[in-house]
Amino acid sequence: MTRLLGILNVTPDSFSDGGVWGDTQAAIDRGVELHELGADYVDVGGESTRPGAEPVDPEEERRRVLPVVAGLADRRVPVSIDTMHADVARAALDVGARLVNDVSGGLADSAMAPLIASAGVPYIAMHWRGGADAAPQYRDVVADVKAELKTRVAELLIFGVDPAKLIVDPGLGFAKKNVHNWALLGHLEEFARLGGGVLIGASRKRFVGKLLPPDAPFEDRDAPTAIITALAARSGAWGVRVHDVAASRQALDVWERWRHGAESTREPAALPVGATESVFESAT
Ligand code: PMM
Repeated sequence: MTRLLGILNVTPDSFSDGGVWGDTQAAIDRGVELHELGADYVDVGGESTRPGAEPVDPEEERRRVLPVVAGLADRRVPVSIDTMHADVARAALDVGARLVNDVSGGLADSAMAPLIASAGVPYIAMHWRGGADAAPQYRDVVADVKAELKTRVAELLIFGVDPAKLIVDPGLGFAKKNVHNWALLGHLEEFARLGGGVLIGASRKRFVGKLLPPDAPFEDRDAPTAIITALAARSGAWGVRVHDVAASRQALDVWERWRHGAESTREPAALPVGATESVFESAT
C-alpha cells in the first residue's frame, strides 16, 4: 500500500504552514496527531526549500529538528528526516529517525551517500537541479528527469546504498514549470522502475494552486492534493508526502477498496502508534 509521509516543517518560514509548529512541544504533538490520522512517517524538516528561502546553517537546522525527532521517536512515531545535510541526517538517525528524505538526492553533501550506505536506512533521492530557483529547462521533461535520476541512482549504488531501499522522487515544483509537473505525474509508473519505488510531493504546491481561483487559501489545495494521492497510488507510487494526512488517508482507503473490495482493506489508521511495518515489504 502506498505510504503517507505527513509533513511537519519546523521552520519559522515554511511557505504553507507559516511555521505554526515552530515550538518543540507543539511540533511533537502535531507529529503524533499526524501519525494517528494515518501518516506512516512524520517527515520532519528544519530548512525551507521554497523559492527565495535563505539557506539554514546545519547547526541551526539540527537545533530545530533534533528535539522534535527525539520526542516523536520516544512516542514511537516513525520519523523521516527531511534534510540535505549528512550531519543533520546522522544526528536525526542517532535519536531515532528511520528514513532520510533528501531533496538534493545526495548532490548537496558528498557525505550523504556514504552515510546512507553505512546506516542501511531507506533513502528518498529527489530530482534536483541545485535548488528551487534552478532553471526549468528541459528537452523532454520526462526523459530528462528520468535520465538525471538514473545517473543519481547509479552514483548512489556505487557508494553501497541498498537499491531496494532507494526511493526516487521526480521533484515536483523544483525547477519545474506547471506543464512539467503534470507531465511527470502522467508518467509516474516509469519512475518507479528506477529504484525501490517512487514518491511524490505535490501537496499544496503552486501548480496545484493553479487549479483554483488566484486568491484561494493554501488549505483549498488539499482536495486536489488528495485526488493526486489516489491517482499516484493507482500508478503504483511507493509514497506521497502531504500536509493534509486525513484527506490523503481517505484517498488511499478509497483506492484500496476500489482495487481489492471492502474486505481486504486495512481500516483507516489501523497501524497503532509505534507499530512498525517493514517499509519495503510491499514496495511494488
Ligand atoms: N518538497 C518539499 C520539501 N521536501 N521532499 C520530497 N521528497 N519531495 C518533495 O517534493 C518535497 C520534499 C517542499 O515542500 P514544503 O515546503 O511544503 O515542505
